[in-house]
Amino acid sequence: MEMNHTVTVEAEPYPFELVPAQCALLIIDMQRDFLEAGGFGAMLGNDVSQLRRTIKPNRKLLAAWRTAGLQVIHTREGHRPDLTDLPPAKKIRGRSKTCIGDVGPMGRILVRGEPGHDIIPELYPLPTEPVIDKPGKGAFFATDLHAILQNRDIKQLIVTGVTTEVCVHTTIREANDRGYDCLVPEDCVSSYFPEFQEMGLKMIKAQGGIFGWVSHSAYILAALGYCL
Ligand code: C5J
Repeated sequence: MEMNHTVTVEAEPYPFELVPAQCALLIIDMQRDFLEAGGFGAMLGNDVSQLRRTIKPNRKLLAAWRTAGLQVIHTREGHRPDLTDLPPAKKIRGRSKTCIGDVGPMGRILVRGEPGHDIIPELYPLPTEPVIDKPGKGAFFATDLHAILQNRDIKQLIVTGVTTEVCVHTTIREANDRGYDCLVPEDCVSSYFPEFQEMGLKMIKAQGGIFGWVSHSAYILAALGYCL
């Protein structure tokens, strides 16, 4: 396997030069509370089918990354059970009757250790894959993600998961400012709001790829196929 060789992935605004050995698959917040019918997202009136369409392509990409022995990292948004890392502003935002830390349909909402906080079974992490528990929207804020990536000599990220305009976008912006090249397969990210999905992807690749590149999982798999 030639994982140190560069392969070209069809992408916008121009082709992405992928070096698999230096590229982690970063899967953002594929948690039950965001994606399952009985979860917090659905309780708020969101259409979870918008997010669930990403499960199949994410599974394929994850399987390929695992088969190739490449780095996979998962994230989960959530807080300590005592809520000491939950900013009061985040707690009360939305003026919802049920908010973060309260009991929701799948346990306490966005609290670590609760059923709804965990990753969906379809994409469940292997024991060898780091899981970043993040209190914010971005995966770099108040976590050891940057240190893990540096220690593994990772310079590129394929960022997937939910939701496009919130945690995926925030993470890509944080990564970009830290010098990582981010590639986003459009079929592996999603928003509850189709218009945010469309604009979120446009914003990444605008102005010569101001935050990164947008591609499709089929193009990434095809490029990886050359290395396997
Ligand atoms: C949100 C996320 N949307 N993972 N979280 O609150 O994007």
